[in-house]
Amino acid sequence: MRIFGNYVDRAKDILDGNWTGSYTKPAPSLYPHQWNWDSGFIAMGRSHYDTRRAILEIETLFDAQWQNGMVPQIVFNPDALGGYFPEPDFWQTDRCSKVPPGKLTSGITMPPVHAIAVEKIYRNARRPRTVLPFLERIYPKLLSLHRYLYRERDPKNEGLVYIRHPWESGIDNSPTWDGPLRKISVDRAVLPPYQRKDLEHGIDPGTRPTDGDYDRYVYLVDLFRQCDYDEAKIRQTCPFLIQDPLFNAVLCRANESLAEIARLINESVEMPISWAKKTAGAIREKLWHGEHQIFDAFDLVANEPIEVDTAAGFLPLYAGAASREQAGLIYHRLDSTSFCALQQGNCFTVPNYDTQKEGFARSNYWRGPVWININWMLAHGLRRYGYTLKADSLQKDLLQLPLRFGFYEYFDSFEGTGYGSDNFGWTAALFIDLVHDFYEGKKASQRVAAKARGLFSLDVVLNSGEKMPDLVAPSELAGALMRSIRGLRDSFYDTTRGRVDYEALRQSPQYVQYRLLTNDLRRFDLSRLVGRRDKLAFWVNLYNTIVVDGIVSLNIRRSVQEAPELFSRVKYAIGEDLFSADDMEHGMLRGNARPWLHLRRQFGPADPRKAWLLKPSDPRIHFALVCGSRSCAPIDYYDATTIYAQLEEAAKSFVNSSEVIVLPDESKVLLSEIFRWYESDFGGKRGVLDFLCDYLADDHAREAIQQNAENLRFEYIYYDWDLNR
Ligand code: 2M8
Repeated sequence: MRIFGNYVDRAKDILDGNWTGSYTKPAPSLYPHQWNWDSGFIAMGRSHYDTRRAILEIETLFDAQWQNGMVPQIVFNPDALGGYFPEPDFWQTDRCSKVPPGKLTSGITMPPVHAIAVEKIYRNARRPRTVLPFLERIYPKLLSLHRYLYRERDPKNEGLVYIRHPWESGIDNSPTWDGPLRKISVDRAVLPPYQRKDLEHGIDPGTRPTDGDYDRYVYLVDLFRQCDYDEAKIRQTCPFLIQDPLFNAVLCRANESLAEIARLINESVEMPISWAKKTAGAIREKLWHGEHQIFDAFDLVANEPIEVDTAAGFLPLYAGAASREQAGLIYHRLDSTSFCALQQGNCFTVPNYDTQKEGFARSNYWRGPVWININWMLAHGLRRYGYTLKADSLQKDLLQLPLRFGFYEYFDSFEGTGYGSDNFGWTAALFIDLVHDFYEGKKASQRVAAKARGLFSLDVVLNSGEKMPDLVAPSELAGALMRSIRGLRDSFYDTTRGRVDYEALRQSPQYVQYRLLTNDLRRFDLSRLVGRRDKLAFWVNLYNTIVVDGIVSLNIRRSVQEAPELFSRVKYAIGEDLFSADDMEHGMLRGNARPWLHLRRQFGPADPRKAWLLKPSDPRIHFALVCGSRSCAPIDYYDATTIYAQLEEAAKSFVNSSEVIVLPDESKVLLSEIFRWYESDFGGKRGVLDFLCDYLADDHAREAIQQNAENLRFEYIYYDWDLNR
């Protein structure tokens, strides 16, 4: 079964449809030329399956790089002139000697995502070594672009570069620019005459910038023309000089990639690394707004911050430029009704502007809708700081918006409706990138599994250490063990990131103490466990800990995801019996069920361990057990007194992550394989649907299930993807 495969094919078709032979148009008719950062994002998507075109995309763009290093916002296709405004006749960049001969370009730039794309092209190539000559060709050009930005756009050498036109930000009519633009008084009698073309594509004018915006865009272009594109002159007269957090975050993140590229081709990494550090520091120091808990743009003309909260203010996370404290505050700001909170249910993440502000406009271009490229960068940023759940929810929308509403340019943050151009390039490309990233994760975990398989051929009993006097009275053992597990969790588990610090744990006195206590399990009588909540907590915690203990004891260096032998052969002796993680899960917690694809139940008919089964089983345990899949819930400690609420929370988080995507128009639900492996625990297919409806926060998705339960088909995400390369 090719889950997502069909959609990836559709996305590839879109990119092919927009392909011109040397670059990809951002959209079929609205944007007929080559756009700067669109090409970067598109190359990232293509890097997964068509290295040649990805390289050509970038090289075509850089063929039009100005001699001062600037990479233009638009490279015009001479065969496609007439459909867009402004075109070369308006830009008149031939007034400037730095334009490469024979090239038609605009006279401004855009956020420099290219080094990031180039690094991806190398990493995703089937044979990365063959890409090295491209890296050698492109590296000096990338370096020259970054050098241009720091030289020409950072007059005070602060580490922050300025943009001088809203189009340079990529987020053209963002409310952030309203204030500075309002200060430009435009005299239409003096303004060069012009005619907009963007409204000739059947697009609702209400979803595009206003004529007033365009007047100011044109005013600035005219000013640049009059300065013959001389940066020093522009700087003296331009009323719009702004240090934008998005632009600078992208530059900062691109410096990291630039350093990687330098390393790969044995060039010095010094320059890109020092740029990255300097820009990160400056973002942190100068652009942070403590009260709004977001990064602001800074207006160099007015010499003041622009206190307008848009998604651009979160993007320093993408570059790792925020301090940990700033990231924590940002996270709270981001996870609020202003920007569509986790499990809010009636919205898609992340609207580009604070939904609570008066000027928020759900369908208007950069004044409210959700944009896939912003989501994509932000999801990477959130992951970088360990905000996995929120990153997952962004990722879910990144997948489900195009799947449900089409590969549009931007999406309504409440209804999901697609606006602007359909068949939009970066929406398709970043969708492909995301699907491939999952697939890669899966492949990596399979490699670990294969390695782990070699490690285990016989049972490994972890608590067979020397017999010691009882550490605690037998009646206290379960409690002491649980407290010890909680101690490990507090010190070594990062529950937001779902990670365990195995190195620190291995060397800690807490771990030694835990191991000693597990030895006592050999004398433990399971009949001492009384009460369903105590049993649930005991087995869930012990399951999660035996996995950690197995990894540490066997010195497995990477996270052991999908290593079935770890789950079946690594055991604890409890009383007279041995228990593997599988025994705990399929035996004890699932009431002796049949593991997926197994013919028999976990315990045979005469197995003495059946005396202690927990029945009926609670399907929510599947979101609490760290089962070795990427899709598992982050590891946590479960307390007998609160375990029902904790399981409830775990289920809710899981169902509202990208593990469950409802596609009403296709009568389909895309689901984590967990729902296939354990379908019987949920009470069959109908039970799964009931379960989803109980937890889904998205009202539309829930209603779609309720209205069409009979006809809904399930497709399972992750393990059966067939995107062979
Ligand atoms: C939009 O901007 C262009 C000008 O550059 C336009 O409105 O005509 C923006 O969304 C920008 O970020 C994007 O690169 C471009 C092409 O997709 O369209």
